[in-house]
Amino acid sequence: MTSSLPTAAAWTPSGRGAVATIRVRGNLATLSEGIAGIFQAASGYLLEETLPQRISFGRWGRVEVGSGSPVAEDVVVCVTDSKTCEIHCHGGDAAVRRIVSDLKCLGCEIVDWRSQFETERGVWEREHADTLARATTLRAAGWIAVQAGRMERAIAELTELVAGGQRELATSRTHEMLAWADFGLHLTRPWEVVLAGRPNVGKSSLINALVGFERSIVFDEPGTTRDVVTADTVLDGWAIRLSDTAGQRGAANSLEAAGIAKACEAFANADARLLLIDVSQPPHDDDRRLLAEWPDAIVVAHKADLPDVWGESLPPNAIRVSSLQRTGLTELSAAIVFRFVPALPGAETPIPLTTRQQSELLAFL
Ligand SMILES: Nc1nc2c(ncn2[C@@H]2O[C@H](COP(=O)(O)OP(=O)(O)OP(=O)(O)O)[C@@H](O)[C@H]2O)c(=O)[nH]1
Ligand SMILES: [Mg+2]
Repeated sequence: MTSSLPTAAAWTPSGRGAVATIRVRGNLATLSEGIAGIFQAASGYLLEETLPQRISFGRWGRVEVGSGSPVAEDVVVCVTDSKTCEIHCHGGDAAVRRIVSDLKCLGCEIVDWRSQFETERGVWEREHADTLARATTLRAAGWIAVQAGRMERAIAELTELVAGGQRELATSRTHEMLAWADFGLHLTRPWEVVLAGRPNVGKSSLINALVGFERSIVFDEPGTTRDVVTADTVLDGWAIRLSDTAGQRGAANSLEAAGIAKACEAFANADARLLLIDVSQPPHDDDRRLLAEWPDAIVVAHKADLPDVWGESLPPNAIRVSSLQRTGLTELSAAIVFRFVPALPGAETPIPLTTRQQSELLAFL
């Protein structure tokens, strides 16, 4: 990076908001003449004449050579400190691209918002901004937003406790915070739920019912799904990635066996497992094997609209679901959410949001 050039970066995601912000950082004096040729404040003041933090409404643009027509954009410009200027424009990509390209012509180096941020802030602030930008849902973003500065303060407090000889107290506080490590990591990445079961039990039908569209092929023939098919959804405000897998059975040809191997791998690595059984078919050895192998799975007694031939053999905690009639889906969704978030952290609890923050905590154990 050429340090002497001011940098410009779009600070809002592409095409997602009504308003976009472009931030210029560096020696603004080198740009003032150029900007004066492009930005006309409604007040008539030049940018360097406006006070810090005072907003200037005006037009960003010039008369296009040849056409005689003005190509201008309503913008709000604000010099926030001696080295920073923010330009707020319409959120559309074209408006942003055009202003960024003008800034490039004026001598700015165009960078990604993260790299502009990274040169200015400490690791904690950087991490907070980065996790907030990667929040999977609005609910997750709410939890991240209130964490600003918390873990840094918590680490400083733990350090003081240890220095003051209160190691036991430091250890128990550390355990309290680490209890939320999984929750914290999943504010920026979805929880992985994998569906498995014998061929034809209705795994693809259930994934489609849960996401509300035909993501996976459903067919009345065992061995339809061969690969792992993923679909993202949100349950109760938490991001969930569902994976449909090939039906599992002992006897299979080599192509099907390859699909089953992938299914087993995905199932083993999942954050939670949905094990489907078809209540309209008598229990099969493959059902029994899967139930015994995965005692922590959420068992779905599927095709609950058909006569149940499992009777006493049905695991007592199985959730009865019919994807065809869309019954039991609410109970199943609640069970999935409960598996991941059985309780919420206290409002003031510092939550480790990254593996780096977890490592900082682990150093106190
Ligand atoms: N009665 C009833 N039939 C269902 C239900 N869910 C699925 N089916 C039927 O069961 C058959 C198999 O459904 P799929 O969703 O393809 O089953 P699968 O487990 O993905 O099958 P494979 O990919 O071959 O392992 C289809 O004919 C579906 O219409 C249900 O809730 N009730
Ligand atoms: Mg399938």
